[in-house]
Amino acid sequence: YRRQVEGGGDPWSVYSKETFLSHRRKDVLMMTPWFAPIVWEGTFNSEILNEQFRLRNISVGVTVFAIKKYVVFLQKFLETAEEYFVVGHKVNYYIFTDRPDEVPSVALKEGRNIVVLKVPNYARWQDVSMRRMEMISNFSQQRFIKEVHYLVCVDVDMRFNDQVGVEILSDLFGTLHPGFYGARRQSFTYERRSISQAVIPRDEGDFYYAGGFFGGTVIEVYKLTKRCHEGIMMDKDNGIEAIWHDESHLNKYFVYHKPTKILSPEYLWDDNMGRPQILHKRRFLAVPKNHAAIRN
Ligand code: 2GW
Ligand code: MN
Repeated sequence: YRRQVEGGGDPWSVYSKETFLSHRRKDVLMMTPWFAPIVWEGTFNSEILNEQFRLRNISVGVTVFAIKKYVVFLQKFLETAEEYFVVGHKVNYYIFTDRPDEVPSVALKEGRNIVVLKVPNYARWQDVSMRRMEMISNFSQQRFIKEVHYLVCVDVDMRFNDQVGVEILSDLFGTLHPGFYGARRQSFTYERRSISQAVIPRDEGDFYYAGGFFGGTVIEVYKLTKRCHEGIMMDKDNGIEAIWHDESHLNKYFVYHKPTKILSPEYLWDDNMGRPQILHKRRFLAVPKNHAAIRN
């Protein structure tokens, strides 16, 4: 083969063959049928990816909501993000909160900023969760589009526990829900009532995606959040609420707008699910919460 390469430059010469072949996993699905990579430890090379993204000088916005008592999660979230999240690149943390005074001050590395956005709270927790779609879409159009290339939208009741780098970035990405990555389509908890905008027919749907970690370019996240918000509002007018709220609408969107990259449950794990063999890293972990104390 090498002799067939003409015009100089052996395209393989910079990496040893061994390095190439090692970026493969045989125990997990590495690619979807629409050719989107599924990101597992062992399938990518951070050095190469970091160099590519550095050359493009990309910046990443993180949207995180800390409404009412959920401000208590910010400290750990931010401290661990500084240690593990897209290290070496520009990051803006967009903190949506009704309690700006209670946002902790956390020391940030160079090129990284905290932006506090004061937003209204909602009485019902379902609305707190679902209205994130509306607020992300509004701020994407008005502000984020001018400030960052990519958006990463996550839950706040989480901590980083290992590297979450530029390997996550793509036009549109979602994350496999830790409770359903090995499940069959029939057991996915999609919305099934046809009166809801989030309905997914029994014979459709590829994966069950988590509501707590999705993203993409600002324009793609704008389109996603706008569409989800519209579905949520139509449901409200029709007196229905999707079974898993924003997560149901997100799943509906991804059936008809396939993600260009999918993150494995390494990127959103909950230790209540145990520690399966295939999970080589637990990068982003649910923080156990006292539901009674924190949700009232
Ligand atoms: C949520 C539930 C009950 C009472 C309060 C709240 C609440 C949520 C709150 O008082 N303040 C607040 O800022 N939140 C935000 O909504 C916060 O960012 C939190 O991470 C997010 C989702 O709520 P959470 O994390 O308590 O719910 P989970 O972990 O069960 O979330 C999954 O399901 C949700 C829909 O039911 C969403 O899709 C979420 O993205 C999923 O991870
Ligand atoms: Mn959560």
